[in-house]
Amino acid sequence: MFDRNNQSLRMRPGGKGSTCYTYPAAPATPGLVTADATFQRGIYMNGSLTMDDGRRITVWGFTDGIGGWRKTAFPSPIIRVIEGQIVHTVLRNSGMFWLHTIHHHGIEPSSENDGVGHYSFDLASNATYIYQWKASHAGTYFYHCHTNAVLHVEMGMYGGLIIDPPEGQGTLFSGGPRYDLEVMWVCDEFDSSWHRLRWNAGSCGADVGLNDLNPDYFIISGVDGAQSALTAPGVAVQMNRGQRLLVRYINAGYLPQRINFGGLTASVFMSDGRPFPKPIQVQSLESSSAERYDCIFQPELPGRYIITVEHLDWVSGNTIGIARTQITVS
Ligand SMILES: [Cu+2]
Repeated sequence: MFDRNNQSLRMRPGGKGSTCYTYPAAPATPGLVTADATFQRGIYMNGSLTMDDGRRITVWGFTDGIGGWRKTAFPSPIIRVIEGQIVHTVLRNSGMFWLHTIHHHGIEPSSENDGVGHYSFDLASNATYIYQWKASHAGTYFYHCHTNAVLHVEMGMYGGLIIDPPEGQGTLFSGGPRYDLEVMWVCDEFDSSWHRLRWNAGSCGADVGLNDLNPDYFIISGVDGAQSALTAPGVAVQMNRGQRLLVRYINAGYLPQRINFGGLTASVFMSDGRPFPKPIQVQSLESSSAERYDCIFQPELPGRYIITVEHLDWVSGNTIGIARTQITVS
């Protein structure tokens, strides 16, 4: 069991609204065993993305390694493991005073290792915790911070998480389809007015507007979907006829999305780390926040296929914004 008595709880005085957080010492990981795979993650809170209109938007995320501050990839670096492995994600919360966690979304670890701050603990600055979890089911997942999650996820504290089957990369799951190339589309919307907030904004009772999302940018894997994502390496796909492309699609935003495959037919084999009884053939699909779908394409005709991701109003279903990328088939 998680022993709360091992924590030295103290209150850190601070500015208005900051005293409702406690800063526990990092607990030891219960039942720690030797890992098959280990990942080191630090924190950065000084990243920025330049959008197609020239504006720079502040983003936060996880670094690869615990040095922090330098490798500010966005989205955060992918965690990729093999089904059956015991995994350690070592989070070093470098920084002055803020709290963060890592929640491995769709994984089912013990509550101490689930990284949901208010149900276990938030990791204090200059503390380190080893999240121990088992990669039980092949598929597409993502990890994200779960401290003041409404804001921290909006700020971009997420990265992809892939569990390959024992057969390794190139097979989606044991007994499932093979693929020749793959791409991960992490689709998200930004409300740029939120990106000026402090790490604990809204978490101590103050109303800072986190119930009022008005997105003005729509991104695919950290690239502005207004124009840049149409050609960005790692987002736009170039492939040959006859090849099998795996798209790992993640709805990393808060709004429902409708992704349209531009005339291509997707064979959707699994969602949220579980295969369907048989694949579903679609030309578009709708998703809710945090859903993942694994889609395989095998285009028969050369051409440019424009992929659109519509971000939909929760109530009306109207399209609020669109991001685009493309698949070019030779
Ligand atoms: Cu965080």
